[in-house]
Amino acid sequence: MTGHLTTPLKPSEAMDFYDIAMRQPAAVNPWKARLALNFKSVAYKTTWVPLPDIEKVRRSLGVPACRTLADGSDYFTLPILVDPSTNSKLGDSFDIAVYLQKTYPDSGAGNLFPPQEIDYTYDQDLPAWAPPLSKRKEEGAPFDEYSKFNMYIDRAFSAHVGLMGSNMPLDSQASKDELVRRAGVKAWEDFEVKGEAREQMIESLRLMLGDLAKLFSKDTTGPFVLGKQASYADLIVGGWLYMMHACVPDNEWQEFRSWHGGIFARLYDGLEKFAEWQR
Ligand SMILES: N[C@@H](CCC(=O)N[C@@H](CS)C(=O)NCC(=O)O)C(=O)O
Repeated sequence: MTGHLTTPLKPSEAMDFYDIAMRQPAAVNPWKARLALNFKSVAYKTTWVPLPDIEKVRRSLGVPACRTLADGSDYFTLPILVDPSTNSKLGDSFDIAVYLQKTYPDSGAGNLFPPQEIDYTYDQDLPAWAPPLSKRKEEGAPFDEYSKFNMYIDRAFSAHVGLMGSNMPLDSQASKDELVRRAGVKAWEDFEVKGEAREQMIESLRLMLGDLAKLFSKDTTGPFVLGKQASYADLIVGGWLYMMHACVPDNEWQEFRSWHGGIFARLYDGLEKFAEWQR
């Protein structure tokens, strides 16, 4: 019998990665996937999809929706990853990370999912208008611990997404119009959270990050949960930090970086080596 007895270290062809076209990359779940691709050091090329075209692109690739909108209808999202080396198509950031680890276990910076207990929960409710969060994936150990963490982190940051909405660097009026239509608001400016409501949300973000900082202070040898060793847990939080940087005014970003002894600034900076992107 011929064929591979061991898993190839690297894919034989470049993968195709689909992200939302903006003036700079700003969508959290594509960010998580990009950080994972770069962590794994695999070759890929990015297709930037205008937001109103996501449904068409996802359908044409034959990747079913993995999320629903608040009214229960399909919510067509990115990222998508196509790996021609194995003929695989993945339409969810968590699935992408698990796929990369299982298919290319020894590639790049090592194991994305080293077994660890991740001691963090966040239980506050989301606003009624928000699309329900993606469901937790059940994959078995060690992935479950990360999947649970992904869900709590999505919940914790989504509760503060009002700070990011109106500053999202969308590339066209058509993209803005699509989000306005979907949210049932009158104009793009309606997404802006300002004045006292903004102050309150910033304070709530500060408290949320203060609680999360405890997880990142367990091992003081490095910027990551496991000290010097980055894992997908860091990339999940990192995805949100990279989105936040792209979507809040710079003075606020500088303020957020300084909180809690600069612990999240160190995480953001520590992940920069995995944050490369190309037009
Ligand atoms: N569970 C999915 C969720 C993906 C998701 O929510 N993607 C958002 C961007 S972060 C999206 O594509 N939004 C497009 C839109 O709102 O039209 C994943 O983790 O990949």
